[in-house]
Amino acid sequence: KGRVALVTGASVGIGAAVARALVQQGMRVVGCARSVEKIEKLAAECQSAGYSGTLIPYKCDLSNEEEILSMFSAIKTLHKGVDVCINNAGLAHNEPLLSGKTEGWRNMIDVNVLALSICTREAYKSMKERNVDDGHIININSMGGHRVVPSADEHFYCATKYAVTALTEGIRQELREANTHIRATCISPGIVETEFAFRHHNSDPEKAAAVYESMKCLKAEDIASAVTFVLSAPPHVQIGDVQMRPVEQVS
Ligand code: NJP
Repeated sequence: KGRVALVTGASVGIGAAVARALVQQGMRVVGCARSVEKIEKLAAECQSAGYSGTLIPYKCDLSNEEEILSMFSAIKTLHKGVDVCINNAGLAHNEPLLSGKTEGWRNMIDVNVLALSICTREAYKSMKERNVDDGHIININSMGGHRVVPSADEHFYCATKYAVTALTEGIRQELREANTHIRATCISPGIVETEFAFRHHNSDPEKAAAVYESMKCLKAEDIASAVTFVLSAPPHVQIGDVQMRPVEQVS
């Protein structure tokens, strides 16, 4: 309660659900994305619902380091700093390895891997300069960052999520070596019903729709519940990874 959380990719889907849940719990949440008007709408909804926290919309293209750094400096000026950093923004382009476009691969690296790393470094700096010892970095990963990659469309996306698995473990080790009690966790969902599949299969909307019609998928709120569970763990408990799939999902 009263703590400041940054949620990246808070305009829709999982990020919007996480931002809403944290505001409901009384946190001051800076929600960022490019479509800031969607976060403004969500902030108004949270206010009308009478939630005890606040949602502060911030427009940021996370593929641009300068914009990320400006965001952290605005958070420092307006809210002192970040106590919790939820690296949620992510995307998948339909670009196989043998025929895909470099631009799509680069965009996935920029947002899924680099933005997550830059936000983590800046959030840690902010926690350290204010002696925040109970901070938390939570990375929204994927089951694709753990298991055998099922289809060529997803190879590069999964590679970025394997990177998130490695980075989360690396962050945990570096935090320990820095002798802080700041924690690092990743949450790895299977299929979640958001706009994600529609963006991923943008060249083939029927394929996208079929993903969500094939089974009872996870909801964005299920992932938000995992985030609030992780944040509510006692300070000596380090949750490394929460893997969650729809019951009907096989791979
Ligand atoms: O995705 P979606 P989800 N700068 O597409 C933002 C992982 N995951 O909520 O900028 C700033 O509905 C975008 O905002 P906007 C997945 O890998 C999902 O499902 O306004 N923000 C939006 O808020 C990802 O890491 C599934 O377009 C940028 C958000 O990211 C996380 O869950 C399964 C941005 C994406 O919203 C959230 O995904 C799984 C940029 N350059 C893992 N680019 C699943 N849904 O099935 C994107 O295993 N965003």
